[in-house]
Amino acid sequence: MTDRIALRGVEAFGYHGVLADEKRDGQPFVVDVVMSLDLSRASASDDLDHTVSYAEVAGEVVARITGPSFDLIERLAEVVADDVLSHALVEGVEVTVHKPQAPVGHPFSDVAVSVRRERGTPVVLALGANLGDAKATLEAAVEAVAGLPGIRIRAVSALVETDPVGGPEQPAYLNAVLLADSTLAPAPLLAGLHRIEAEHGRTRETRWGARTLDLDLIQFGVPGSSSERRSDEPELLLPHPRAHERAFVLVPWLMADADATLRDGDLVTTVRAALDAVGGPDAAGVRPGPEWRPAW
Ligand code: PH2
Ligand code: MG
Ligand code: MG
Repeated sequence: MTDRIALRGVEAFGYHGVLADEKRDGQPFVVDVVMSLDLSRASASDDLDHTVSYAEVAGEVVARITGPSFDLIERLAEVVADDVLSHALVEGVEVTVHKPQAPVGHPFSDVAVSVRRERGTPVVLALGANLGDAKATLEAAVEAVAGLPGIRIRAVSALVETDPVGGPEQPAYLNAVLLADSTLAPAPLLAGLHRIEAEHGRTRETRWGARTLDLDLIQFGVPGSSSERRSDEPELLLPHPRAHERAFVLVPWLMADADATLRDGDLVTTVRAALDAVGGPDAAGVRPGPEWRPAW
């Protein structure tokens, strides 16, 4: 993306630094933010809603400079980059934090650190649980996914309660769908999901049997676009081979993203159409689940 918005020289007083004096007395910090995003829509429409308000970003930067103290300006740059990427239109950002009065002990004109961060690739995860306190497990799982380095959660659906599909006789499931952006490749992302499953007592025994926690990677990238990753490795099937026909995935997926698309073989279609083909939003065996407020 070649379009950019650059906001430079945002200055405020803060208390970041390793030394006790710095945390007590404070000093000025100056931040530059360069955002990469597609400006073609805003430049045609002349509508602020189609871009990112640089005034809003400046306010967020000042809040971080004047907010809780960090030891390192690297950390301050990271949290500013993270704030900027929470604007959905922003695809990448470079943040530079200057500390022109840092206690360097020698004459100098400026010290600055820069970090560059990319949004990453959109991914879809399906969550399921039907043993133990399923809701609490799923809430903990969302928090753990949010903690994976390289993962930024965009949306989490409501919970649905679902009749088990396949496998032996077993209790009803709670299911949800989580949308995220990943700078991790599919294999390390899947490894992270397996680690979280294991931390919640998951053992891999009966196929389609009851489980304390199931985290499935459903889709990696936008179907039909260059970001889409397809794989027929048995350990890493992408897209998930059965997701397009499972209401317990499609119903919460549509709740999280009304415009979502998926791949079914050679065909790219909408989640809405795939869900209509298996009975629509009121598909048999899927009901509203308990209220939840997952934190991330
Ligand atoms: N997961 C399975 C097998 N069957 N049924 C429901 N309702 N929900 C699930 O998450 C589920 C299932 C294998 O992962
Ligand atoms: Mg599964
Ligand atoms: Mg699984």
